[in-house]
Amino acid sequence: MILRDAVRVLAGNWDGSYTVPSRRLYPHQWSWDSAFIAIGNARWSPRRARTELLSLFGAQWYDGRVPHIVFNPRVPEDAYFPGPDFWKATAPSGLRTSGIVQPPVHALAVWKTHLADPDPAFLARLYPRLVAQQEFLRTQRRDADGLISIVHPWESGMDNSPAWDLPLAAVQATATGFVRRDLRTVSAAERPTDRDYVQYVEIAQLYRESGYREPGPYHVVDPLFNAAYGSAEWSLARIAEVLGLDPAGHEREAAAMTETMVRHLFDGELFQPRDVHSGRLLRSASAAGLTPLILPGLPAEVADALIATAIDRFAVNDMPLPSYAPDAPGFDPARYWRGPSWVNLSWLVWQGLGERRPDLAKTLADAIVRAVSLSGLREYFNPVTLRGHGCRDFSWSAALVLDVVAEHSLNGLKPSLRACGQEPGRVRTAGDIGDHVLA
Ligand code: 9WN
Repeated sequence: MILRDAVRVLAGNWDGSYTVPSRRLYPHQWSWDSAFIAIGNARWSPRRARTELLSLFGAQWYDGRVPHIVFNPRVPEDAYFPGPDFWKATAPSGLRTSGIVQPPVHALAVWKTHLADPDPAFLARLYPRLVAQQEFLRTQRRDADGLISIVHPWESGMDNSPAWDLPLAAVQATATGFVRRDLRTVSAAERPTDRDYVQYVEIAQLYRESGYREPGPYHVVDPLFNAAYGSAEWSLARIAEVLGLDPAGHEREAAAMTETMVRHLFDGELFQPRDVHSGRLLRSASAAGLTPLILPGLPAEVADALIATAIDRFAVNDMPLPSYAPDAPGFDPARYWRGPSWVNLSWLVWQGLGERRPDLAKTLADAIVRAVSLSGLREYFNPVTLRGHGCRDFSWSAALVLDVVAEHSLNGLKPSLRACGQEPGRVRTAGDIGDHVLA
């Protein structure tokens, strides 16, 4: 049932060349959402996965940045705030976009789409664009230590994380004259506060006024963003090999980022964000600190420490991964990124556990499936009660559940998949998955 529901959501949120995260709350194309959605779509419609990614990169800027929102010109301005009139940015393609970015998980999505349905021509089209995306980050966002910084909480993808409370405390918030649209769809108790919004708007305005060039009062290094960057280099190396190109440069860059992150951000338990202004680590308990597990070259002792933290502080043996450690001050199991479980974060950690701890990866996959089976394809979940929160029919929840289930079915239920004529590595239709994995 859950798998049919997942395909229903993805089909219902499809806009012809990409998928909206949610019809009402997020009615445009979002950058990292599209990457996660492609990973799930690759399991039942690789064509859609390729189209989704090509469409996103169609809005790439000349400087290589991939904007965090690509606006649908047919959707009215007041459907989402801040909309195109706020950002005042247009991509070379003529599409209106935001001017900030999100974690670069796209190379991983391109590689996974190719693995599901090999297509070197698709890789050849996107490889130079993915390289340009990394180049933008390297040239415009790299600090003296070699870490990539972000200039807005929205760039972290985990906008309202308690990890950002300290850097945001320093932001003078005076922005006025805007109307939030999110509260028409979702209860205020589940979204960022009005004060958070004033700060988000203020920081975005300052960045816009600098021509989307100069970092403003919020300037941090985020472990998830850097892990995504490093993992992208690893994916680019694999893509380069298929295209007959030399992967060595990408491999070196992935290794260098891994080493730099361990040296500067790892506190022995968790990777921490760092404030660029003060140079200090922002000691927090965000699950973003576990995501460097996706780096294939992470030293074994560091991976072991992260796994111990995932078990002890994030209780991954007992509940779906919370976005913030339940034992930490600031944890709130129902408010946005301040504690609830999100499928994309769980998916990243699940990926990272895959080869290192297949047993724990399976436990995490089971927990994700349990949450969506009980509460539907919601935006996020209370990790303790599994109650669903935020919007309904949320695309990446649907997509990543398909991926997780397909992966475990291929490992655990190969005979039944063979019985319906499928090749391992590729699940052809949603019906096939639904019939054989979750009746
Ligand atoms: C701002 C679309 C996006 C996700 C983010 C999530 C939320 C937007 C918002 O929704 O952010 O980008 O309006 O709150 O935090 O991760 O990409 O699903």
